Amino acid sequence: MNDSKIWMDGQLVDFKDAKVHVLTHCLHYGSGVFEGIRIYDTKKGRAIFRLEDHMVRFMNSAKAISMPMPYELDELCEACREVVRAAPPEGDYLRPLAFFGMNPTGNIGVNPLKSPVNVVIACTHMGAYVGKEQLEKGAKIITSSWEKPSNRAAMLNAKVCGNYINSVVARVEAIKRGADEALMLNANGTVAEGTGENIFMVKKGLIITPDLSSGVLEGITRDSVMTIAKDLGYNVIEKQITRSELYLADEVLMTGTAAEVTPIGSIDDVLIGEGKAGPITKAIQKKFAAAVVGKEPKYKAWLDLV
Ligand code: PPE
Repeated sequence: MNDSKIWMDGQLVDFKDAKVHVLTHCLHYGSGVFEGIRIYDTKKGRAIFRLEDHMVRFMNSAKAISMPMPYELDELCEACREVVRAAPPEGDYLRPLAFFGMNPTGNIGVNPLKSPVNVVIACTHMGAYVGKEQLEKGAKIITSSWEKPSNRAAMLNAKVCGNYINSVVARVEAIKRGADEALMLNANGTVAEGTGENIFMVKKGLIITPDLSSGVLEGITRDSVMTIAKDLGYNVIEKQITRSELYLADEVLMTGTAAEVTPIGSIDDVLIGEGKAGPITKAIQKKFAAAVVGKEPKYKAWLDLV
């Protein structure tokens, strides 16, 4: 993907020229916000999935950390389209990032307000995030020994760069323990989410996902999956979930832009259902896969043709 173009503060630049200074504020303090957005090939051409919803969340994330966003929503959406138009065919993922840059005086310090806000939009190849095999066989996850910061400690409904060190250490822990992904519990000990995904469980035909006060990102895929599940005739509820409720679920799945709809086969070596994608997960996966490539007229508003 190093032949792609990157949008940087209003202009498309070559991949190799998209650089920042080492005194960039965000590099030291995590003072940035980002998004991840999928690009899909449809019959009518390339489309960006729920572009406006992602860019609204991007602007809200900036607002949450008192970062002035130098561009309007429509400018940001158009910039994303521009990047996709210039992207090689394997480009399937957009990464908008807004960050406090370098204080022009060269001084450093926690206060970001003397630094400019820089905005970049890159296109990269994501492919299967948790693994291709896992999309069918189910992923192996472990409960992280790290807990998710509480709503008192972090803005969990905003995608803030600095928040992600929690995900980074938990993901490394999972990999070291031979798992694909980690499950994060919150400070109350109830289920929050994955390091980069929301989580759902199925029990007796009912679909349950942690409510927002459980300390989860308000995922756009979470919303798409809730919509699809309801349209398929299932009841979906948002409530607190305990770790052992998950162990005893009929099916567990994770959702995210990168992860799409990923079935969970085991948690802490406890087999979930039959240890592979269950029937409801498969039905949701199938509808979601059709929706993102424009094969479900009902969801065509989710696609932004470039
Ligand atoms: N929770 C977290 C913590 C999270 O990072 C994501 C997205 C989600 C839930 C799902 O949100 P949504 O994409 O709107 O459905 N994680 C992004 C970053 C992954 C990465 O490794 O980078 C993503 O999936 O794009």
